[in-house]
Amino acid sequence: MKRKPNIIVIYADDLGYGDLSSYGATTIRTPNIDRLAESGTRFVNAHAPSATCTPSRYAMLTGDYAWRASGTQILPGDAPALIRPGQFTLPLMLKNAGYATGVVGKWHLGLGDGKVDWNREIAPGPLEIGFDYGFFMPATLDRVPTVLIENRRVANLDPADPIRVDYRSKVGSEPTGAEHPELLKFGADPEHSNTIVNGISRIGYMTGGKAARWSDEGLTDQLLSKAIDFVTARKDQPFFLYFAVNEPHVPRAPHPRFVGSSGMGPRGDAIVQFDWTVGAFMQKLGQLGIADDTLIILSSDNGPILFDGYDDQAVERAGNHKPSGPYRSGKYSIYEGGTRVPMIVSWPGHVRERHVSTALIDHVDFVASLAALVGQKLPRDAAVDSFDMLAPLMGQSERGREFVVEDTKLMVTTGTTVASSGARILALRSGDWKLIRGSVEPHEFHGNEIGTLPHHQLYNLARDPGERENLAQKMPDLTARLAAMLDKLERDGRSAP
Ligand code: NG6
Ligand code: CA
Repeated sequence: MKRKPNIIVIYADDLGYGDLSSYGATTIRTPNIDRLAESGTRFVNAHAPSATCTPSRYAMLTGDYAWRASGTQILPGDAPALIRPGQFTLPLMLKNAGYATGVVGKWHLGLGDGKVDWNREIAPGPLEIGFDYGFFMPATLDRVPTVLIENRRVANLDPADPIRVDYRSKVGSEPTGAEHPELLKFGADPEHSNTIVNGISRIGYMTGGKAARWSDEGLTDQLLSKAIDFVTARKDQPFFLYFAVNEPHVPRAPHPRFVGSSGMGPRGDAIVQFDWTVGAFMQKLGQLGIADDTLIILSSDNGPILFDGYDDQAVERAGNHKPSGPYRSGKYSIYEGGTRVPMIVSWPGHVRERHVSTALIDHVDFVASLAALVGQKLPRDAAVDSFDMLAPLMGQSERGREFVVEDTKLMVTTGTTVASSGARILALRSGDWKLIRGSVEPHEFHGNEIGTLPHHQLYNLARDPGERENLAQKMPDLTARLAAMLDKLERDGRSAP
């Protein structure tokens, strides 16, 4: 190896196993991502660490499963920083290895120490945990404040129009979706019916910061241009870019040039927009002459969902499209659809080309695997669930993990807010087997089954990938053995060697 490769993680938001044509989608076409898959290795056994955003990203960036820490649920837009300064992280490790590090896109890991004042320096945030540069949204597309932060400041903020945010009660005088549904581009459920920004009602209330608010239709182009600026400025040194795109998370409001492109309504159009973005970004890497020196990992933070609060026709227009592919359920679920996600890795001349890998890998492994790649040692007490999966990640070995812990948390409604503050549900995949730990009666959220039952469930994923035949009663010994193994992994406080 001449020099350390650039590393880019392109992390989609709620993209399902079945949402790409390289993974079997026939209604949606994703030619640019398919080309990336052809140029590298496509994984069929890759897992996001959790079935929702915040815990998956927490685990990916720290190497610790989120369920080991408290507070690792879907965060409101004004939550304090979850990963604390001093904590070991992927960007910090790469920085120690001489990398320039940046994040562009969705953050959703909290900011500040308590009540953030959006009109001042905002810290701690990405810059305090290992990123040299950040251009990011605080939380999600559907949560206030709908502004972008560059490093520690809200970008384009007019000091004469200060921002205020509240998640409990209305601030300012701007209309809400609940009061004025006639002002909306599309209808929304009560949780998504607070302050209207750009014709879309959000979760939470905000006022001020008018000049700083993003336009949903232009946001992806804006993030792409910041990602391009970042790699262009750092093309002569190794860099790490965490490019956290929003597609196809709600609200889905793609740029007009993609409207109608999928025939499936806004959700499909958002996936086409994502595919285009990947293509444009790859083309830029080629123009900069760094494509051959760049390792790209493309994946998703959790499984898919059709209806997630907005009336955008995702359900009605899905047709035969199966966003989770052959897997059961999707986002929020402990079934495979919750965390089994597409993952593509490419690095010309290094990652095996045109390969489909069956190796079992979890995003929590990025830390240890990339540390091995760049020659960094991990502190003994850090990245406690991260396995060195460098060889399988490079498509050079099918020997992945022997087991993976899957995770979700139940959604709970209190008053008008919905949060994943309920019980934590864990499952263990080991070889062909999957044990879902017994917890509570069946639940569902927005049409996705969560997968809970009071008793343990056991599935054979080789014979029954759709998790239809619960074998727990037929095979009590294996069920008990796997349940004990899961208990021990939890108790030990560490699962990596
Ligand atoms: C939920 C939101 C959902 C989405 C999700 C986070 C409600 C009813 N639903 O609480 O719309 O924002 O949080 O998604 O409030 S994630 O991909 O960031 O985990
Ligand atoms: Ca997500």
